[in-house]
Amino acid sequence: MIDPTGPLARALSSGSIGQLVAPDSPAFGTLDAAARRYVQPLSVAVVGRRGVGRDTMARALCERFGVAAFVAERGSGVLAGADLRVHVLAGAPRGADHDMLAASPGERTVVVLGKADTLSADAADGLVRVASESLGRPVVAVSQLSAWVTVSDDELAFLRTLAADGEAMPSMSGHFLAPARPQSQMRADLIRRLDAAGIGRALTLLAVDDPAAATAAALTRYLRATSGFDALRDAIETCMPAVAAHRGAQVRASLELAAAAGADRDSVERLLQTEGV
Ligand SMILES: Nc1nc2c(ncn2[C@@H]2O[C@H](COP(=O)(O)OP(=O)(O)OP(=O)(O)O)[C@@H](O)[C@H]2O)c(=O)[nH]1
Ligand SMILES: [Mg+2]
Repeated sequence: MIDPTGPLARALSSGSIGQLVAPDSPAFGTLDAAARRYVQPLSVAVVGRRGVGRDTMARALCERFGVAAFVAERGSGVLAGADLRVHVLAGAPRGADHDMLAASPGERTVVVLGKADTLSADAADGLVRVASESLGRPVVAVSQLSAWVTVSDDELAFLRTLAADGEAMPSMSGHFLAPARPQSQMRADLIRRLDAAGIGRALTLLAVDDPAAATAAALTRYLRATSGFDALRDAIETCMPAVAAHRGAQVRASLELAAAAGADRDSVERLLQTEGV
C-alpha cells in the first residue's frame, strides 16, 4: 500500500507528480501517466452471459453512481484494466458464470442477480440464497432497468387511464401490445422503458391509490428506491480498499518499470523505498 500521508499519495491524489520529480526527468512521463490513471473515476466492467441485461446495467451504473461502466466480453483486453467487475446473473449460476468468476479478482468483483423486478420478493430471495451458496459469495438482487428509469407525466396519465379501466398487465406482453389496443406507441415505449414488470407494479399501485404512484416523480422515486441499487452501492463500497490497493500496485509497477529502464533511477528508487509503495 502507498503511505496515505506521504508526498507520493498527495501527489497522486492531486493527479500531478510535479513535486516529486523534475519536469525534465526522463521518468516524468511514466509517473505522470500513472498519476492521471490514479485519479480517474472508478472504472467498472460489466460481465455476464448474453442477454442478462449487461448494457442496461452499465448504463444504470453510470447514471446512478457516476462511474465509468462498460460491458466487457469474456477475455477482452478492457476487462483487465477495470478497477471493479459487476457480474450479472439472471437466475441460478450456470457453468459459464462459475468459470468467469473463477478467473475474476474476487475482492474487486460484485455479483448481482439482475432483472429482480421480474420476480416476486420470495422468488428473488430464494434465487439470491441459491446463487450465493453455489458461488460462496454474497449476491445482491437488483433491477438495473428500474435503477435509472424516469416516468413522464404523460406515461403516468396513460397508466392511470389503464388502471381506471381495470386493465392489469397481462401475463404475455404481446397482449398489452395487441394491434387493436389504443395508444400503441405509448404502449411500446412503456414496455421498452419500464418492461412488463414495471408496468405491472405501477398498475398495482394505481389500482389502490397508493401514494407511491401519486405523481410521476413519486413513481420514479419508488421504482428507483426499490431497484436494490442502495445495497449495490454498499457492496461496491466494500470493494474500495481492494480497489485502492490495486491502483497502488499499478503505480508501483509503473515506478519499477521506470527505474528498471534507468529513467531517473535515483529519484524513482527513493520514492519506492520511502513511500512504502
Ligand atoms: N424487467 C427488466 N428487464 C430488463 C432489466 N435489465 C434489462 N432488461 C431487459 O432485458 C433485455 C436485454 O437487456 P440488455 O441490457 O440489452 O442485455 P445484454 O446483456 O446487453 O444483452 P446482449 O447484448 O443481447 O447479450 C432488454 O429488453 C432490457 O430492457 C431489468 O432490470 N428488468
Ligand atoms: Mg448488450
